[in-house]
Amino acid sequence: MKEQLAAKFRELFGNIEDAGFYFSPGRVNLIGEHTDYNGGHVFPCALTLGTYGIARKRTDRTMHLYSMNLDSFGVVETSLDDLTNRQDYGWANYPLGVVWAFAQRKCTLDTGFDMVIWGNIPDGSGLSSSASLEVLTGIVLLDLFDIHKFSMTDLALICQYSENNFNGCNCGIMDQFTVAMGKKNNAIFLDTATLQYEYAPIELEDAKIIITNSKVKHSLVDSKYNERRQECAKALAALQQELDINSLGNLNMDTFDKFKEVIKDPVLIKRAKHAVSENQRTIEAVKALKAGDIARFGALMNQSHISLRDDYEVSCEEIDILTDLAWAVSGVIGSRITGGGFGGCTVSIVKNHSVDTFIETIGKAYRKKVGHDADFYTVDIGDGARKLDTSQPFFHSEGRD
Ligand code: GAF
Repeated sequence: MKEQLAAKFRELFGNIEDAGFYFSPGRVNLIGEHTDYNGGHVFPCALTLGTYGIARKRTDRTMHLYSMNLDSFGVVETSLDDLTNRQDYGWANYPLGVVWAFAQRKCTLDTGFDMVIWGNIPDGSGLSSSASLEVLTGIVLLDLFDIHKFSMTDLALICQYSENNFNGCNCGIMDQFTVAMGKKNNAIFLDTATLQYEYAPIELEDAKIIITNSKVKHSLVDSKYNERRQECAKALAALQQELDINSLGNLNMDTFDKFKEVIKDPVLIKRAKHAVSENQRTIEAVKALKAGDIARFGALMNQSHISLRDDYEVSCEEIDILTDLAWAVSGVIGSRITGGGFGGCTVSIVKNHSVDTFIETIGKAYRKKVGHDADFYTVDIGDGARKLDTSQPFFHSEGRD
């Protein structure tokens, strides 16, 4: 595919010699869901699936953006003088949002650029294709425009800002942070209140992490996500009448149970209960993993799913079918929905000897119940966003047809 990407760049924009080649991963979250905008902990890892981009600086103020996955948009052409979100730009609003967010941080570009991208994160899977594209654009800008004032954490924050304020999804920091800071064979234990983090090696000798894609994405995902966020903010405001706290992540379950009635609205109590309990589960899960207690880690993943299903109500029928089926397969250590919810994927830890049965049994039963196939991927944990080597022959004119 790298060859095709380079060929497409040449076809659309001519000379590739002074272009750069970049990669930015997707992510899967092992545990710690909907905690990142509640000052809690998350435990995600970067994937080897992601978004590739070739980009080159221009001499005028035009930007040309082309996605090989979304050919129907053609080349989106816009200018540094018109950084607005437009519906007809579609996917290109993500890179544009990052250019806009750089400008908000007093980093205006002096020229435009041409960029062609291609990605292998399944569409609508909830494995963070948008954060991947945002951070890809971020590293393209840092490199092409020789910008040194932003760290990778700054870049994650800038990309989150662009998603919140240019693209209208009020997401937390987990996805952009993971995509920017990922490390091969490690998950990231991140405290979203302080952005302090540590890498935790994922060394599962006799088990694999499997992502199961339900291939459903229900409508209004962003508005339901934003609604959950508001519900948590309301619950927090009620608790703050009694407690000196900055976020739901400051609470343990005992304190929450003692004070939860001040929230009054039973729906808001359930939302806050999830945020508080999920944060506690995440901390405990990382402790269990470090102690080599993978069975405990798996049990906490299952509890996480139940909480997301019943208290936070971000699961859906198809995903619950997948987790119910997974829990019934012997050799499954844990299984839960991953990401924002309302469709997308589950993440499961499965003993090596059960992987084939897992895929076969769940595949068949899911097709029968839902009427279409699920997809299965074994997780390879990769590094964060980076510039790639362009010394390979395909990148140069001798690779031209
Ligand atoms: C989405 C958001 F982008 C993240 O910030 C996070 O809140 C996640 O949903 C739920 O944990 O991926």
